[in-house]
Amino acid sequence: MKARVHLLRRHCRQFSALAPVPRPTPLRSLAPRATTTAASRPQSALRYPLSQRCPVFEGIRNQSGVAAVLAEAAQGADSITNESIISRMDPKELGRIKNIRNIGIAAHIDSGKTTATERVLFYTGRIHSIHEVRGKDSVGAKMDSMDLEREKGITIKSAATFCNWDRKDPLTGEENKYHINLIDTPGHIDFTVEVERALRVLDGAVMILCAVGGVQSQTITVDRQMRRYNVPRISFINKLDRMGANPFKVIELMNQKLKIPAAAVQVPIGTEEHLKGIVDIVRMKAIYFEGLRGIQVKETDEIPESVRELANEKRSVLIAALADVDDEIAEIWLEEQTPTVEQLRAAIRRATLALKFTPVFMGSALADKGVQPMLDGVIDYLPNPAEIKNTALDRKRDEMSVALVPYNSAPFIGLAFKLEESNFGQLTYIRVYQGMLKRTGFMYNVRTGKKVKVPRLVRMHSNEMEDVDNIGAGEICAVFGVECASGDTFTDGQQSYTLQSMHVPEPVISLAIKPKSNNQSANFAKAMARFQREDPTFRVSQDSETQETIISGMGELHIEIYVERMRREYNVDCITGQPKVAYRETVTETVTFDHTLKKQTGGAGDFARVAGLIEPTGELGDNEFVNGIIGGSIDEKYIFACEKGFRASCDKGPLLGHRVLGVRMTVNDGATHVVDSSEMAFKTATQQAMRKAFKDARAIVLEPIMRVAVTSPAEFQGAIVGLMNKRNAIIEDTEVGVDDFTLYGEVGLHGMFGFSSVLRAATQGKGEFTMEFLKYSPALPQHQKELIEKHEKEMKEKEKEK
Ligand SMILES: Nc1nc2c(ncn2[C@@H]2O[C@H](COP(=O)(O)OP(=O)(O)OP(=O)(O)O)[C@@H](O)[C@H]2O)c(=O)[nH]1
Ligand SMILES: [Mg+2]
Repeated sequence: MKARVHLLRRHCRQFSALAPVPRPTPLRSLAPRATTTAASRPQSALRYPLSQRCPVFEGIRNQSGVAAVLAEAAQGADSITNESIISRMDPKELGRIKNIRNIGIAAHIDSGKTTATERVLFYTGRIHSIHEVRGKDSVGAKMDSMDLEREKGITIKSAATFCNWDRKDPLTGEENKYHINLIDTPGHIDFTVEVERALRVLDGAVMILCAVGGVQSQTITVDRQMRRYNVPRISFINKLDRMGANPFKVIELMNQKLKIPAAAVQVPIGTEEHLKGIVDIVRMKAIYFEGLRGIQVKETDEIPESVRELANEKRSVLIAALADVDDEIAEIWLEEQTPTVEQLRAAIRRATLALKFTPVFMGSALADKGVQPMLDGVIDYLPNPAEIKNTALDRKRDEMSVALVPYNSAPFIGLAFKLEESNFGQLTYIRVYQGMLKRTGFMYNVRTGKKVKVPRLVRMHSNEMEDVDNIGAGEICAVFGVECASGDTFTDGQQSYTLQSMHVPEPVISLAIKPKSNNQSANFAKAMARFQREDPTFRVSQDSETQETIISGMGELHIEIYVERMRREYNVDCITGQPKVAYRETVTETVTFDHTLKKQTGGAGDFARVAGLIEPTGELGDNEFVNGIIGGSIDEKYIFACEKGFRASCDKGPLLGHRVLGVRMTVNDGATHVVDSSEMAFKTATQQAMRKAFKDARAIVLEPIMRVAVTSPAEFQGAIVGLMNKRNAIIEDTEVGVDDFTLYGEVGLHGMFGFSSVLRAATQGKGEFTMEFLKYSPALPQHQKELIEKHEKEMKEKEKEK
């Protein structure tokens, strides 16, 4: 007890106030000047503390209403609290925004996100019948609208929808219509950018877990992504109807493996196929789902005898968990009192918004149980758009971080977070952070400086859309016919603010591709351009030597889907090469070079001498070129040519022709010939110098290391360990469940090509795996040797062909 009280005190000190939820942690901006991030700036971004001595603040004191709030917000991200913004909101606007929830559903693959969303749409009256993912009627769920999604039974693209949830608050009796904007995201790691961009713009999330699978590899990834964007979340343990379902084991795993404390707010009545309903342990009510598709929610005070003890026990666990993260409950708990239902509910909301806790709901989407209370949870415990602190960077003030004000009457600021090409032109999803967006109105693209008209404004309902005339602050919508890139900020043209874009993971595999027949080239080019614009993790490049088109993506499935879409949507059959690993090259030592290019072929010759050093930068990031010339031994204009040569060498590394990472070249001496020197000569000389010096500097090949999780029935444990050892995997953890076995490890990507069929064969089709990029590491010496030899052989053959 003593230790616990001590722990509690520590927590109390640490979390003494309800922290506003700062959004988002800026990562990378696509805006031209937004290279520094708020994250890298000291927390004292508030340049002028709100004291009377600050001249600007004096000005604010004399302003009133919206202008004063905006001026305060412009003082810095920390200069205004959400409470202060809300307290000065127009009551009508407050009434509107209080009832909005922007949420995302994210989880491990196949955990039931789309199935649960289908129920949400049904219970809110958006759809009138339920169709299952891979259902017998072959219709497919609403949110998986692409044919490929329906055939494969997986979500590939995230889909947005909106619905209204009529709710009578059981404690206050207040009735409200809540407007929920919802994005269903894919679980497969190859489409992870879809989760990134959804979480970038949403205010809250529902994390779904499988009652049997528990915390799976993608659960951990999603947990990381939610933390990256400071997204408060509730959790929903799905598939309680499955054999072996154990929600409390899942909660135990959540507490162990995820970096957020979790506790149940419900317990199930009955298990597996006998699942009958749930008990809400906050209000101590038994809830059953009756009528067609469980549409009628029946609530009673009669908690069945069989679960009464469990419900009491888990209520105590919930209170103890909250006492650890919430002051008010801590005090009540220390005084050995029991919090009231109101106190409990308020504490769950406070702790969830402060990212210190996730309440765990449960049920079975497929068996139509537990979805409505989960929706109530979205209302009760997830924030409205005004409760989240959203920030922008002010380009005019050295990219200082400023707060945004979700008032309709404030100047417009929105972020284009997703694009889709459609028959009607580009469809751009926009999150409105401040002000209003109006049909036929104008907005300015901060990146291009262009003024654009909004010809059509819609709300999305999966692949359907509803036209609207305007969209208020804090909402999500889509516009038609506006050319822009993903991550562009739009404003009213008067402000110098720009929004941070989302984190975009680097593609790790690539392959050569071409259309089977030449007359499909135009369509091929069109498809390539479209996919690249829509998906920042799908890249297209041209090999300068072979003239082949190379596509890169996040994994085999990612690439496979695009090849298939090319065939279906553009009528282009493609020939693809073997998938290749995106290796990288770097140096490990510092070496000096002194290289002279001298050619005399009659007439004017070529002359350039460059000297300096190359060295590792210490980080496997951008390459650097340093002009160290003092005294003019190389003319300024030729220095630029040297840099060009260096950059070209970095694009196609000397060892394998793959990109170079983390190398710095300093040119500090050289010589110029009055007649024979030229930019071309210096560029070539630098490339030659780089090629030689690179190898002398103990160059190495870097390989993408993947974080892999393999799951199968326990009987295949030995086979899986064998497969992973064969691939030189570092096995980090293994988990043996009642029936299942999971292995977590790190492994070089090259060993994982074709792994899905190997795994299938070794586990009678029952094994599954996921993998995601972790880091670049030196490839094993033998593997490096083989790669270099193969590359040299290929180069020689190409030489011969010439
Ligand atoms: N037994 C059981 N199966 C479920 C439940 N919910 C979903 N499923 C099944 O699980 C499979 C995957 O469901 P989806 O809704 O597509 O899962 P998802 O999370 O959207 O999958 P991705 O989007 O591909 O990551 C389908 O076959 C569903 O019928 C449930 O509550 N119980
Ligand atoms: Mg899905």
